[in-house]
Amino acid sequence: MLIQRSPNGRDVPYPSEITPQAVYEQRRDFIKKMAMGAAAGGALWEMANREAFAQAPATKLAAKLNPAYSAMDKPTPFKDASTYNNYYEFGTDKSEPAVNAHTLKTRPWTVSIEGEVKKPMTLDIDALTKLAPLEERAYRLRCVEGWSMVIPWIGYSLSELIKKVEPTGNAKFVEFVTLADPKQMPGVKSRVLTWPYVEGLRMDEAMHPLTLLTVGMYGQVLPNQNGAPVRIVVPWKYGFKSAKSIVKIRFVKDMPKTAWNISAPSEYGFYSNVNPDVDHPRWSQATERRIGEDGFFQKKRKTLMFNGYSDVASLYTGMDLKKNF
Ligand SMILES: Nc1nc2c(c(=O)[nH]1)N[C@H]1C(S)=C(S)[C@@H](COP(=O)(O)O)O[C@H]1N2
Ligand SMILES: [Mo]
Repeated sequence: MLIQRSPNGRDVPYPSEITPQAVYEQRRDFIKKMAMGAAAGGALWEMANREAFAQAPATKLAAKLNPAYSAMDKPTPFKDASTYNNYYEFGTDKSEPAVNAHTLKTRPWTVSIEGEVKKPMTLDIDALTKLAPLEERAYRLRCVEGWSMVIPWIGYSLSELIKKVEPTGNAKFVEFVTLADPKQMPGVKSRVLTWPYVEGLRMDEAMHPLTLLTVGMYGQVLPNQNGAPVRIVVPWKYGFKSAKSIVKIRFVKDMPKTAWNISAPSEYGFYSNVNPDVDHPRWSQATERRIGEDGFFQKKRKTLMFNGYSDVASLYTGMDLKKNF
């Protein structure tokens, strides 16, 4: 039998690179194995990935593993996921948020849900956390800069919250407004971006069950540098769509003006779906480096359409994704 060398330079391909049928079978296997883990609140899965969870801080957050929504890739070590960050409110260097974000005060914290909804509400972070059962979901997150991680997030589908506020027929988009407080965030004095950092999704994207309202990771509450106390995670889009430290969720008629789109419209579109076929104007998006696993000189991985979350393709039928980048 011919053994094909995979693009990552190993004989054994990464799960993300094997054929759909094989993926399916492996996933079925994985789901069987993980059913037990799910019953035990993901404890077995965490045990199997003990190394990745090492050094997580002590504020535990219980959640049930959702194996159907969890990537099979090895989780990125907590240490990397919590020290290599993009959070410009705390500095533009990857190492700065972990050093600076201790000044962020995450309690008390309220999130106001407003705009085109029948039942606007302002929720305290603890009430928001308890609004729906918490799930643990290991998602791939790929930054537009060309690196990726696999992070076991904790949260629930944003759709759970959306259903509670009952959007009106005018609600076409959801806007996420994040905190911009110069007293807590040294970076907002800089003019790299417009503040507050705003992101948005089309209503159907926001309603997709993969879109996760996120309050924790690695079995713990979110570290400040990862967007405490609440952020969004949209796994099939570039990382910048996943806004951190949200204070307002607004339902609106028109496509929101988002921070990166304002700063460089030719480089960052509204959709920003992970797409290996659409290059960033200044670099290719065909490959990525997995943080904490691949050495700097290791061959890169191939980037997958929608970051491998092919289920979402139906959201974009009939759309030219080269134009709507
Ligand atoms: N408020 C806010 N949210 C943000 C950012 C930011 O600078 N400010 N950076 C984004 C980018 S570019 C990425 S890649 C992810 C990184 O998330 P992580 O540090 O938890 O991996 O957060 C996104 N959310
Ligand atoms: Mo990013």
